[in-house]
Amino acid sequence: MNQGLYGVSPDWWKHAVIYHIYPKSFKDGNGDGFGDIPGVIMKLDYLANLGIDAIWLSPLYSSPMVDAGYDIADYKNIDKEYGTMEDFKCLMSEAHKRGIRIIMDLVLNHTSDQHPWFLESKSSADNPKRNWYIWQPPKNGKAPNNWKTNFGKKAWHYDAATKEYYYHSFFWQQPDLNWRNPEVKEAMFEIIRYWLDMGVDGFRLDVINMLFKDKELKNNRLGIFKKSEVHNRNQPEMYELLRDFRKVLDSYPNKTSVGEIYTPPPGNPDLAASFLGNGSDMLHLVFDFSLVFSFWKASSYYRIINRFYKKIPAMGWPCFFLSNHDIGRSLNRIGWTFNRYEKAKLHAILLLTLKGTPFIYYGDEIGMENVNIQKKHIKDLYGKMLYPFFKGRDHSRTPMQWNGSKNAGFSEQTPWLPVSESYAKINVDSEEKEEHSVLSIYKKLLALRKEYLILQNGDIHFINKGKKNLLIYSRRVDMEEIIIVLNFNNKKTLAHVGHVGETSKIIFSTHKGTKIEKGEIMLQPFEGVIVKKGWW
Ligand SMILES: [Ca+2]
Repeated sequence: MNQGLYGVSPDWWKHAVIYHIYPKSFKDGNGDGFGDIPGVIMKLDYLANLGIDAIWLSPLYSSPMVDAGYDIADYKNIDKEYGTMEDFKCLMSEAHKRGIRIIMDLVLNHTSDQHPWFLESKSSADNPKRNWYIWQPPKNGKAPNNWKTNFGKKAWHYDAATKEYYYHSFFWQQPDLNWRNPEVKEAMFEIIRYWLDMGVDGFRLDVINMLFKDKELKNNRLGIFKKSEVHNRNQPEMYELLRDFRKVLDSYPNKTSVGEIYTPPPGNPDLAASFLGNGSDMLHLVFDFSLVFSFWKASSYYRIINRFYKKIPAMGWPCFFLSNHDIGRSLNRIGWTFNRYEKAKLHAILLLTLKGTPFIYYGDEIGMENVNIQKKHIKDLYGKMLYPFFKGRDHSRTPMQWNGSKNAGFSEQTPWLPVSESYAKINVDSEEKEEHSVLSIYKKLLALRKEYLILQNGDIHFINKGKKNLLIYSRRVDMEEIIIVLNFNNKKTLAHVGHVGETSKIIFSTHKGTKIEKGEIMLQPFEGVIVKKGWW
């Protein structure tokens, strides 16, 4: 493996930039309209050139695709839509050659109802695998308790053959595993070792806070939103399980993990950070969703980011993301039409200069937007069920826009989801040629992170916490310091960055001609600037 800058360090994941690929939409390698593993291999040079260090791939395992592969029928195989196991091994070796690590998605909360474990489990009430899932007899002729799925429907599915209910946090085709059964843990840990033995570099753990449910299956209190959902998630048994999980990872060199802590708005940094344990005995990283729920306001960003930092244990490490396959794209949250590419550039600076591992969702680096999917094209079952109140999550899962040719260079065939109409302008090819495109900004920032290592490992100190709608912070190691200045305003704003020597220089700006004089910078609307501090 090309070890890269931090290749041999067990801490590589603190320095890395991780790129999230939704494999169905990245690149179609065999011309059937669906993205696949050979497609990802074709684009590895693009990713290496972009400057990322690792890829997290949404699930590639064999699946009936009721929930886009988050319903797994065989944890040890690749779905034929994506290719073969040989393709996967080729991806891993080609990625490693380029110093890019591979992070697999891992869904531990539930399987597909087509998984052999569940087929056995439901075959009879006394099957040895019955207790691998959460089965309950009816209570007074009804469901065992009042728990709801994550979209507010009944979470117990009645099986007429065995006259019992099973529990599912998501779709009924995704029965929840019973993690109180040690056999389930043993089977899953064996799967984890299988992939680690093959050479994957880590896992992203799906809805990891939902694995354990209240032992007595107590009713949830009724209440607005999901604040009432306390008994079907976030159980203390989770912590012991994660300690054991970490021991498995640590028995291999240089592995990592990141957990999705599934919470409704406004996010829950306390809960998320709790899954880091003491910072070295549970997960390596956790996703707290707070930042994606922020308003476009410097003080709001400061408050959320700082709140998360405060919760991170002394030995722990934060991470940040702005978009994903569930929550949608940041471009559509930060404003409707005006100035949104300027805002996207500010977002890029923030993501890539905060202290913490950045996760980039595919396409965000070119400024891809959510696509309004017509009803007839909706693929996400949530969208089909809840239309028109909720159109599903397809909008942020559309094909990557590679160039201005037909289907944006994603596929020869009609893609499985419509390509954004923006593709003629918003695509990799044309943005690579344009100095101030969103893509060029991402590339420059990724290169800066490699040139100035304090952007990876420096402490962070906030100089301006949102006053005048500015965010100013510094990254520092010993006497070396870099100052990041972000203007959230749609107007020129004067920023005071503190006492800096005359040898201080601007090493990056989204705009041309910006100067720093006596610790002051006159910022253009939505300008972002990075200053290397000089001491004299
Ligand atoms: Ca394909």
